[in-house]
Formats: sequence, structure tokens, C-alpha cells
Amino acid sequence: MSSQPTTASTTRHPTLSAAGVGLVSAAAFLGIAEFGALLLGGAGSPLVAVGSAVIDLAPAGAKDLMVALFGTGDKVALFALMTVIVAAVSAGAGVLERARPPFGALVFAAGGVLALLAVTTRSGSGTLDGAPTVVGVAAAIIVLRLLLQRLRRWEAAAQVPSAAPRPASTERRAFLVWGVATAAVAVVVGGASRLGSSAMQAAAAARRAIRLPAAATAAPAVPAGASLDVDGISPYITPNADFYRIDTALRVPNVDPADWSLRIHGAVEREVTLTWDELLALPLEEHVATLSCVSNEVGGDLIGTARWLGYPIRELLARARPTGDADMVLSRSIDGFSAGTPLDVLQDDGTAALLAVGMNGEPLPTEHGFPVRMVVPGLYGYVSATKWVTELEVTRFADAQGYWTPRGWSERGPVKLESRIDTPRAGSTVTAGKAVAIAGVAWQPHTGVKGVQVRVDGGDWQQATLADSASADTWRQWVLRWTPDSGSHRIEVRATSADGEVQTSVERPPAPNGATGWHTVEVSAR
Ligand SMILES: Nc1nc2c(c(=O)[nH]1)N[C@H]1C(S)=C(S)[C@@H](COP(=O)(O)O)O[C@H]1N2
Ligand SMILES: [Mo]
Repeated sequence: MSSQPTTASTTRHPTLSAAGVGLVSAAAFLGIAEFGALLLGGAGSPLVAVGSAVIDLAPAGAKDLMVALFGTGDKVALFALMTVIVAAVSAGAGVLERARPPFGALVFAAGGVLALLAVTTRSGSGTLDGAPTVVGVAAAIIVLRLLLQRLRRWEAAAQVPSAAPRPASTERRAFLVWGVATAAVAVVVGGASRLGSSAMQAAAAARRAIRLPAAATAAPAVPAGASLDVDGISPYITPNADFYRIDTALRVPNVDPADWSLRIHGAVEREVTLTWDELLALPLEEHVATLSCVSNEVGGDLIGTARWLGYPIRELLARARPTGDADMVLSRSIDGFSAGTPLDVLQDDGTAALLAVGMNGEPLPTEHGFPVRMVVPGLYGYVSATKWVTELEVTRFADAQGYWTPRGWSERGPVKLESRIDTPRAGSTVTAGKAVAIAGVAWQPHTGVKGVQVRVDGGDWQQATLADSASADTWRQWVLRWTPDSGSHRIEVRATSADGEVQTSVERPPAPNGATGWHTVEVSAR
């Protein structure tokens, strides 16, 4: 079929091909723009913005007509109509660009300006929301020009075969391959991105619409004395926006609570399934607890305290009735993460292990596990705090492992006794001869802290003043007033647990089960 083209095909086929190039360019625009919108968390989609703008701007009569004609399919019909229009204009732009460059490119640019208007005037649009459209139009124009260049080479080779470096059949194949490949990539990337963005926005909208029930058992009020009035100290309750985030998720899972359920299975007498509505209908408890990461270095900030709202996991386990020699619950997240938590900890009456839905008075933030996560006071997050949790398998440590265990971390992860100096910061300068507050936090969730001591330049340990706490499950603030002499100084801190354990000076790295050692800061006084 690579015989010489007829005169007809050199005039007709290039026009059709140029129209095809216009379509592929439009696909490139949508593919890139939708991908950009996905990176922005589902915002800034020109497709959605233009569609909404058309709906908003359409005269009432037109709307009624659409509804009358298509009923509840009116939106689908609108998108179909828009697709036909955009396709026709793009095809025309391709033909125009071939005949009279750069007018086809200008048509795309003009379309881009309209889309940009739609995107940036949408209510609630952010400053970056125009970026996907701008980058998308640039991509469309590049694709338009490159493919038309290929088309021209094919045409030239077909018209004067003797002058062409490559035969017309080769040029034609190159043109088709590039065109089809570009279109395929654009459609796949754009389609997947659109799906991803809608999922993200559906989950975000679901989260916004949620009104969590009040706790049946409220957490005891946080005593006023839990917060010391010291500049630079970590607040007793960590605001959600400042709460550390650790997970293996490249992209935060978007779970619509309507689709969420938890399955408790494995070594149980009775399998239990719980839906979101069922969970919210249960008498929820509120509990203030400190969560920390095993990867936290001495002095590090992978730790925070929140008021969690949830249902005790022990009650759910009681419904399922674990059997035989089960000693572990492997919780699994929708994204494949898993944690192995000792069964007895989860069953213990005195441990507020929660299936949590709320964090500091709002639904869990998406990145902290929305709609449901686990929180177990006293255990590092990697063995207990599964976010986006969907499954609890009752099993045995001998038979199953959490995500991090085969990766070099211990199968058990009780939180170690630690303390941190928040202020003064390492390397800072303080005023000599003037009292300064040395202050920070100390923790061993579930055990509690009963004392903190500070020493300066290797001198005697001095008792710091301890703040109150809501319970043994949280950290405690502490402070010691100190009047420095001029010069450089070394400040060290150590805590004593409610059990009487004194924090070890032995320095261990985070792996395999938590760092130890005294937090030490050097400051200079002038
Ligand atoms: N699904 C999922 N849950 C997870 C993790 C994860 O990687 N994936 N990381 C765990 C670890 S190691 C910690 S320290 C805590 C951190 O919770 P945060 O991000 O809400 O602070 O989540 C735990 N839950
Ligand atoms: Mo962690």
C-alpha cells in the first residue's frame, strides 16, 4: 500500500490529517491540563471549569431545554455537546495551522484564554489554578507544530519523491505513529487524572459535609495547668496543621466514607463488619493522646498530641471474640500498609486504643487517615496507628508481620521514655545575666512522666517544674528558669517515668525500635 499517492490523496489526505493533528493537540491539552489539576489536588481542571461556566452562563431557556431533552442526563449531554464543539474547533485549527500558520496555534491560544478565564473566575479558585491550563495550551501548540512538521515531510516526500530523503511510506508511518502515540498517551493520562481528581474531590466534599457526633464519653477537660506560658515551647495540643505526617503513601488515599468499611476477621469466632454509619452510631469516646514515630531522632519533631474521637477497639474485638492462641492484630490500610499490634494491648481495659474518626474536633484530615485510623497510646505509630484502616486480622506474631518488620524494625514498638528541649534552640544566643526559660516536653505515653531534670555544663541535675497533663497518655511540658553567665553552655535534659525509670543516656539510633539518649543543646550567652 506504499504505492505513489494520487493527486487526490495529496490534497484530501493532508487536510484530513491536519484536522486529526488538531484533535490530537486538543487531546494533549486536556491530558496535560488534567494531569496538572491532579497534581494540584483536583483543582484547576479546565474541563470542569469550562463546563461549570457554560452551565452558569447558559440562559434559563437553554437549561430547561437540556433538562427537558436529556433529563438527569443533562450534564452528560452538555459534556457531549462541548466535546463536539471543541473537537470541531480543534480540527479546524489543525487545518488552519497547516494552511496559514500561526493562525491555528492562535485558535488554541484563544481557547486557552477562555479556559483560563473560566478556571480563574471559579469561586474558591487559588492562584496556581490557572497553571494546568497554561501548560496544557503550551503542550497543545507544541504538539500541533511538531505533528504538522511531520505531515509536511510526508506531503513533500509524496509530491517529489526524488528530492525526499526518505520514501513517502516511511514519512507517513512516522506521522501516524507519532500522532496515534501522542493521542493515546494524552487520553490515558488525561482520563486517569480526571478519575483521580474526581475521587479526591468526592472524598474532600464528603469530609467537609461530615458533622461528627459528640462524644458519649468526653475526654476529661485538659487542665489549664497543662500549658506553660513559655515562648517557643510545643503547645500541649498540636494543631492538626502542624501535626507530623509519616506514611508510605506516595499519594494520600482518598476514601469516601460511604464506601468505607472495616472487616474484623482471622482467628475470631465471629467475623465483624462495620460501616461508617454504624461506627458513627456507636457511643464514641474522646481521648487526648500523644502519638510518636519510631523514626524520631532524639530532639526530633515526629511527635504530637491530639484529642482523638473514636470507638474503643477492645469493644469491637469483644464482638468478634478472638480465639485460641491469637496474640496479634494485623491492621491493614487501604493502601497496603499494615501494623502488627499486640492483641492484649488492644483488649486491655486500661488502654484507650481507638478506632478514631476525629482529631482535635474535626474529621481526621485526609493525610492523617480520613475517614478512620487507629490510635494506641504507648505504641509507636508503625505498630499501631494505621491510617485509612479497613481491616483487622486477628492472628499471631508467629504467623504474620506488619509492614516494617521485614524491613528491619522490631515487631514490637513500645514508646521509649524521652524528653526534648524546645527552647532555647540549639545554637541560639541568650542574654547573659538575665533569667531565661529552659523548657520543652517529656513523654512516655501510657506510662506517664513524673519528673524532668536539667543540667547545664555537666553540673548538678536540677528539678524542672512539670506542667499538668490530661492523662498518662500524653507528653508533659516542663520548664526550668536559668540565669546564664556569659560564654557558651551545654544544656541536657532527662525524664523520669511514673514507673521510676530514669531516661537512659545511652545513645541509640531510631532503628530498630526507637532512639535513646539525652537531648542536648549548646547555646551562647552574651
Ligand atoms: N496507612 C498507613 N498508616 C500509617 C503509616 C503508613 O505508612 N501508612 N505510618 C505509620 C507511622 S510509621 C506513623 S509514625 C503514624 C503517623 O501518623 P500521622 O501521619 O498521622 O502523624 O502513622 C502510622 N500509620
Ligand atoms: Mo512512624
